[in-house]
Amino acid sequence: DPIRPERDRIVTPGPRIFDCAGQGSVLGVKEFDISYGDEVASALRDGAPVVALETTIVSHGLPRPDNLTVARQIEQAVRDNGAVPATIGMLGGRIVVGIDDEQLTRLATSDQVAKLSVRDLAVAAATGADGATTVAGTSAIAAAAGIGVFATGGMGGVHRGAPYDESADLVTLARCPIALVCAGVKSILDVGATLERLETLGVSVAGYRTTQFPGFFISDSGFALDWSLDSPERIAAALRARQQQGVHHSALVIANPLPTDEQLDPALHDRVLADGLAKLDSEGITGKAVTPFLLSHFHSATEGRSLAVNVRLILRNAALAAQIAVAAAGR
Ligand code: PSU
Ligand code: MN
Repeated sequence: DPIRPERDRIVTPGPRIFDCAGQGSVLGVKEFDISYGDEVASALRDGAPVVALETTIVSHGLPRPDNLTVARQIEQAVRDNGAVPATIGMLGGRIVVGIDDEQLTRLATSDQVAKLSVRDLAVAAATGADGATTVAGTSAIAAAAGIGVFATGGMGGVHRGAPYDESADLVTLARCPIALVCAGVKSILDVGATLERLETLGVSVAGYRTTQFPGFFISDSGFALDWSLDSPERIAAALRARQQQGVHHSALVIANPLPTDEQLDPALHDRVLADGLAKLDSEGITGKAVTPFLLSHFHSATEGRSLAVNVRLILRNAALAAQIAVAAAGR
C-alpha cells in the first residue's frame, strides 16, 4: 500500500557535527518517511562519512544509456575517497536514502520517473510514484536523514529572461543545513542574479581553491566570490564553526571549478547556449522542462563534448564531497 509505506526509520546518533535530524524539524516538516539502504543505515549509526547524491541528474539530466553508467561511477568516486554514497530517490512512493543498484537501474531506465522538488514529495508519495529528486528535494531529505554533505553537478538558480523562473533549489538551500558541492550554477542560468539571491537568502558560498565562481561547463562564470577554502579540512572547520555559531540552518555551497584544460571551449559554449535559449523560446518550453531541455540541447549540439565535461565535473564534485565528509567525521 503506497499510502502507508512500511516504516523502517533508524535512530541516528547525536549530537554529530552535521546533526540536523536532531533539530526535530527541517523545512517545517517533522519527519520524512525514509527507508535506508543497509550500508547507509550502518554508516549513519557509526558516524562514518556519508555523501548524499541526487537522482535528477540520472533520470533527467544525462542521456541514456550513459546515465546509469555515470550514476554508478559517481557512487564509486565517493567510495574511492573513503565515504559511503547515499543516492536518494523515490521508489513506489517511498523515499529511499541509499538506493540499491536495482532501484538505480529503475530510475535510470523507466519512462515514468517524476522530477521531484520538495513540494512534490508528499503528493508523489501518496500516488505511489517513482521519482528522481532535485537538489532541493535531495537536500531536504538528506538534512532530515542527518547527512551533512551532498554532491551534484550544478545547482539550480534564477533562469534568464522573463517572465520568471527561479529554481526551488535556492529557497530550499536557505533552509537546509547541508554542504553542497557543485560546479557553481548551470551556465544556462542568470549567474549574477542567482548569486544575489543566494546572498539575500543567507546561503554561504565559497570557492574551492578559487575566488572565481565557476560556470558549470566553464571554469569561470566571470563572477567573483568573497571566500575561498583550500582544503577539505578547512571546509570541515567551516562546518564546525557554523555549528558552534548556530548559523548552520542554511546551506554552505562549495563551488568546485573544473581545471581550465578540462572545461568546454568557452566560445563553443556561448554559441550553443545562444542557440539553446532561442530554441527554448521558439518551442515554448517552460517550467521544470527547461533545465533538462537545455542540458540535452548542449549534449547533442556539442556532439557529446558537453556530456563528457558534465560527467567529469560531477565525478570531481563527488570525490571532493567524500573528502569533506571524511575530514568532518574526523577520520
Ligand atoms: N546538475 C547536473 N545536471 C542536472 C542537475 C544538476 O549536472 O540535471 C539538476 C539538479 O537536480 C537541479 C536541477 O536541482 O537540475 C535544477 O532543475 P530546475 O532548474 O528545474 O530547478
Ligand atoms: Mn523552474
